[in-house]
Amino acid sequence: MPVDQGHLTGARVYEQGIAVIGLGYIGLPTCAAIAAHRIGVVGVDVNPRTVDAINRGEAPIVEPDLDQAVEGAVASGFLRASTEVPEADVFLLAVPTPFADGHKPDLSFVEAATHSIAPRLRGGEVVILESTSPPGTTRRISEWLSELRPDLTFPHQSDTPDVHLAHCPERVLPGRIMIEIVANDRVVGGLTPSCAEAAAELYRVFCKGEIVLTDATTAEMVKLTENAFRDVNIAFANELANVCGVLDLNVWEVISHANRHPRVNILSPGPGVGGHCIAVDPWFIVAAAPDQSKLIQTARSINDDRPMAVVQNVIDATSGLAAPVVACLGLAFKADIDDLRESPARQVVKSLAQVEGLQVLAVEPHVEELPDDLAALENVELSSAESALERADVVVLLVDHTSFRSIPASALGNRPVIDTRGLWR
Ligand code: SAJ
Repeated sequence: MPVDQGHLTGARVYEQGIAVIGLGYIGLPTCAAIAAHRIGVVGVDVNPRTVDAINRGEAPIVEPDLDQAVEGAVASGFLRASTEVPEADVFLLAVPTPFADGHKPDLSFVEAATHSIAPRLRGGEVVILESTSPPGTTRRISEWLSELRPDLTFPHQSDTPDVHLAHCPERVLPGRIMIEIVANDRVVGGLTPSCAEAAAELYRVFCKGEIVLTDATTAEMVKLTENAFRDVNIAFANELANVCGVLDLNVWEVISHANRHPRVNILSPGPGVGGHCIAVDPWFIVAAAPDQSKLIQTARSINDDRPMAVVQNVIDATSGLAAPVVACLGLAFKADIDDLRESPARQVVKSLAQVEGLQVLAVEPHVEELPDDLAALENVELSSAESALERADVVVLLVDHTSFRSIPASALGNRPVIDTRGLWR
């Protein structure tokens, strides 16, 4: 791998370069951020289409400024992608950590990634887990590696191991990844203090934020805490929306006035919590300490109940209409992105389509076609905002995309409007 020795004067020289395992929303931007500092990076993914696209200089996912960063990194020769794990100085794992049945953490991708790097270790490497993980995962990787490579020592066995291991949780916000990957502070938790220090060296190359060192389990818990905090805060906002509904008050006005207090900062109610992180990670805390995490569990169920509450509001608003037409504005899991996975808006549309005689006009300016599960439904149609607003009996705003902000009140008319995001409050 190419290395710009001069640039790294005074810092560790990564002669073998960096291998990033998993080229999704975290792995690929991280590759580009490191390669921009003229350190050789090989991005590894099991999907050959992802690998081919990156080697053509294209980003296979949509994220502001990522395309350009990948194109530049590949053209400069500092980034290439492969389905094979190379030898490297640092192995950075950025694979998914979903939950399995019963909301139990599924570590199968982390385990597979660990197996894939084990044969490449020679001693002297740093292995960094970036995937959001339940407490104890970094230590488990160390144990797995020692089973796979009994010829080497790992940090759960020795304070001076052959291979260093640390957790540095990703904390970038989709939509702002290329900014936050550089600007955010990072928490680096080592299985030993020297593991933390060895991993921190890499982040000092491309992060402008502060690098805070701790132990691995604390770092794991820090990340889960961040996302559980956001989930609980959103659940509080959603509970206020439920309360204000009963009291016939405008929840947006209540929250906005309350937030003028210098120590109050309530997030926004909505149709539910989507994405791959906030609705998942709190369960890792619950799995680790179920009896001590009642608030976190309650928050999860308040947020999970939201999509069906929206569906009920629509059913109420269409009662009396023989063949109601409902415009659903937005399918993405949040504003101004094209990611429809784990989206409460999509869940609302799917459930509405089960209602006898109801026709859904789905408006999503960020996609060209409906996802397969919605396309298979006869009474769901992808529509432009103009056409949906012309034809609908009821309008439901599900995602606060910027383009919906400019829809004038006159276009909404006198029909029922269910604004789940408070965009037109
Ligand atoms: N949402 C609300 N009300 C709000 C804010 C969000 O209903 O006031 C909803 C969104 O519409 C969306 C869901 O919550 O459906 C999650 O969106 P988000 O913007 O809160 O978070 P993510 O999942 O895009 O990214 C989060 C971030 N975590 C925190 O802000 C603590 C990000 O920094 C993490 O890196 C990311 O999870 C992750 O990968 O863990």
